[in-house]
Amino acid sequence: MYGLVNKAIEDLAISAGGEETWQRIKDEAGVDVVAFVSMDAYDDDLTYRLVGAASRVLGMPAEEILKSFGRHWVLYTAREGYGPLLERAGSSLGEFLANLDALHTRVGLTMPALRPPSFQVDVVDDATFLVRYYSERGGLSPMVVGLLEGVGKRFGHEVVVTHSAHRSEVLDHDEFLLRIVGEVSLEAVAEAVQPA
Ligand code: 1DX
Repeated sequence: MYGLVNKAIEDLAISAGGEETWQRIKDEAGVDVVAFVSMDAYDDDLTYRLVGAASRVLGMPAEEILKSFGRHWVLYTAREGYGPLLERAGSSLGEFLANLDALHTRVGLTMPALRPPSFQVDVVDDATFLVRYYSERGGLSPMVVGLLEGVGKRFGHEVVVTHSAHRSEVLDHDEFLLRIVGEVSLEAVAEAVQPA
């Protein structure tokens, strides 16, 4: 995956435990990269190793790391220069979700090694979306829960995300139900959309 992903893991690890924790995670993962470059493509295996190592070093299940990563990604990319990209994708939750594939198409124009997932979104009722997630990668569904939570928060919604169907021999994708259960404070949204 592009280095931006590994840099987001680094940012999350440093906020959780500081620089020395991040160094321990890299050591544990057998990763000797001093500094990731956002626009360089790295082997997926490296990213999976970082998640596994973060799980052991922080004493958290890998699923929790992935979920935290997903929530963090939405904030991190907004802060790292991709705010306008995210803004172009929509000004409401439903619009943003419906435009995720177009967002990835746009990124892929300049980043040809991008292997983007695909998201198909259906409206179930006035507070619920059904999100179908297609990916070349495996094991990342907990990350998608966090991503959808992060997107909900970006638009001022408190959401509950459930993984309602799992990819299997007979299903070529995962499904998530995203339910809006409340609204988030203006301060929380400001932090998510245009952080310091
Ligand atoms: F719900 O693969 C909200 O490398 C969501 O299954 C989901 O293949 C927001 F630095 C710039 C760059 C670069 C911008 F220039 C990526 F290279 C992309 C910014 C998407 C914001 C996908 C990252 C593929 C790398 C993938 C989980 C899970 C998608 C990560 C989240 C908005 C992004 O992202 C899977 C790769 C961006 C960029 C967004 C992604 C690759 C997402 C979301 N994906 C690189």
